[in-house]
Amino acid sequence: MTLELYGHPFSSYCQKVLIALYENATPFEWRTLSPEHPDTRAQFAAMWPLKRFPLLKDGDATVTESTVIIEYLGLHYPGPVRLVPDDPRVALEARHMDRIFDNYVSTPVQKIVFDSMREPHERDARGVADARAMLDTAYGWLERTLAERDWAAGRGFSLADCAAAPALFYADWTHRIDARFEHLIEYRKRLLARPSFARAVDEARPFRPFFPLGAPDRD
Ligand SMILES: N[C@@H](CCC(=O)N[C@@H](CS)C(=O)NCC(=O)O)C(=O)O
Repeated sequence: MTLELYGHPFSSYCQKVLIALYENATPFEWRTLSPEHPDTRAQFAAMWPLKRFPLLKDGDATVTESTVIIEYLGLHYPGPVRLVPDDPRVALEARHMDRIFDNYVSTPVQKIVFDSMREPHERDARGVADARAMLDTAYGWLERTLAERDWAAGRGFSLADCAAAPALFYADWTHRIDARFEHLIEYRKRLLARPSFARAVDEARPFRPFFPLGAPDRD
């Protein structure tokens, strides 16, 4: 049975799952959600009315939410890289850091990016200011937390790093990580050098002109 991934290569939450797939060389087929594939979009909407991607289809099973997809892959398609660590204490920290990157980095980034796509009279200046403040606070906390860690949950690459890589990649484009956050910047570089994420970044390169805030000429 071939795994099918509904989503788009430029999507941060899809990249989070791609990293997990690439880490363990798990075979899958893309079901790309784009205007050129209206049938795929219709199938996706029928399976998942909330229409947030990625969605993983495994035979009759549909799995949504990037974190749950990665946990699902670990259970049903385990490989040499255990993204949810076997030690439950380390696994708890991996899940904790995964939540931090989704809720306090990716969510404010989405707020800023989506707001920029609105008509000027529909924009939410206060919400965007709050999102930028949240990113500053998150960067400060991460700077201290990552000072003594190679990877987000400690020594091994985990679910938390799958979340961190695209979150910090787009966060820096959206609300630049200040040079004083040295450990965070070094961590982002480590993530970019990881072959699984480097591959996802390369595959998404053709779509950079579509980044609503304008993609910077780096990374
Ligand atoms: N909590 C979800 C978030 C998924 C999400 O927000 N995906 C974005 C793409 S990166 C999306 O579906 N955007 C479409 C939209 O907002 O209409 C997850 O972890 O999978």
